[in-house]
Amino acid sequence: RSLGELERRVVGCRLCPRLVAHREHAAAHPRPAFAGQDYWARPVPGFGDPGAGVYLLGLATSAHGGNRTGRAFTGNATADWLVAAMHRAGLANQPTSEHRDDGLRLHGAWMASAVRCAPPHDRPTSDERRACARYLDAELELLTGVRVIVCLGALAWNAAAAWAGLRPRPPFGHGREQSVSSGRLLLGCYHPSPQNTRTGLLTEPMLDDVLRRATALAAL
Ligand code: DU
Ligand code: SF4
Repeated sequence: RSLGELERRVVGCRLCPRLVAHREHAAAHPRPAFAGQDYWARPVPGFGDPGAGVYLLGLATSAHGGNRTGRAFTGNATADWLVAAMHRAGLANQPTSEHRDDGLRLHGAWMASAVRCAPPHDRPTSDERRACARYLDAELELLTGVRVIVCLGALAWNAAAAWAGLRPRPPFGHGREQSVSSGRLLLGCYHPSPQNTRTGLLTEPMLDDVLRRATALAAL
């Protein structure tokens, strides 16, 4: 098994009928700014450095971000915020993530969503979360260098806690650290979505601190 094979398996996945329909529905109803663009409209695989020590985990693909561009955290405001911070932290070669051929390369980092298709209202069902967990599992098995999983938001945290088999599930918190039996560590971070960044729940210094902590822990 290789990351390339896993990527092909993910991209061809049709396990969740509701999400297969939604990813295509979003493509058929582009945002005005994206009218005329060909949407990816398939599952979005993880992206980054195969030698990554830091894994950034989001909840689900965004209908007009990753579902449009075909790359994780690419083509929306969340991606702009996250990748700018990754660039400041030395984890990305450029501060923007706009389309899949924009030259972005990650160094020491990997990014993906727990649910790889875009769900309606960004809310996957528990069946959909369970179905897609197989790909997080497989990816974390192949990415043997990953030491720290930065969980962007409570639902990504819950997905990572389920992957780690943590019971009872530890509560999510920004900056919270939870070691798991494989010697890896979960690190909680508010999701860098516009609703969190515009309200100041998550500031640039807070995100910078999390990424600095993650890179320091990954180097241990
Ligand atoms: O062709 P390649 O160098 O293996 O890169 C495949 C893919 O992964 C490309 O879109 C860049 C990205 N990538 C990266 O971001 N960081 C790395 O260290 C290696 C590859
Ligand atoms: Fe497959 Fe995951 Fe998409 Fe469901 S969400 S169809 S499991 S890739």
